[in-house]
Amino acid sequence: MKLLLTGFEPFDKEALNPSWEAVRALDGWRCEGTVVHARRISCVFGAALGELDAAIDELRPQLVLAIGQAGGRSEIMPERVAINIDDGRICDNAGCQPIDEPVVAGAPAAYFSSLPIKAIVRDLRAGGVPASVSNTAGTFVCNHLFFGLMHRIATRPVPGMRGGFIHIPYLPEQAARFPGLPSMALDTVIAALRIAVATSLAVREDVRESGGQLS
Ligand code: PCA
Repeated sequence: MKLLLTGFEPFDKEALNPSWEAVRALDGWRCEGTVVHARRISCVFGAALGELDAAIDELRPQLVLAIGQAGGRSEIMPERVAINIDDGRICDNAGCQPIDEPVVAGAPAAYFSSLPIKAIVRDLRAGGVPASVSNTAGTFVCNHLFFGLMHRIATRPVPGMRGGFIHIPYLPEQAARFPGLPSMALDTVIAALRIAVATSLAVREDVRESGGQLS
């Protein structure tokens, strides 16, 4: 069995992207008979989906976990929902800034993650890692990739394939340039992704636990 784990290249003038730094550390890791295959995805609208599609076609994975940087967040955050909107606050790495365009014209407004997001949060917290469910993946390339992944699963599935998206904080060396913003050490993020992978493989039916927000 194969698991596709994706991280992004750096964007927004950063020298690195913690998602790729953590994901690449897990390339080749074997978890309960499943082998992790790490891939780096461009931070470019459109191209990111082509790269994801090619990796899925090549590997035919049972599970796809896409990871991205969410600067300013303080926890590991499994995303609940991908929305069918591209609305760039900044340009992507190809200089494009779509505004209020659908990720896929004619596709549904949104898709839910097929990861056990509540169980992942429960197991991360039990493992000593701050984590919460997030109800928005934003409207930039991360949401774009997440939506493209869930649309692929809905329309052209690899049989039995599940997938979802997890946002992670800045690394300390990034946050040092933005006084006051939170960060998480790379070793902690890597440990968190190991937990998220193991839980995603083990839990088919998500747990019913409160994880919502008032606003
Ligand atoms: N984070 C961006 C895109 C790439 C990444 O790592 C986002 O949250 O959309």
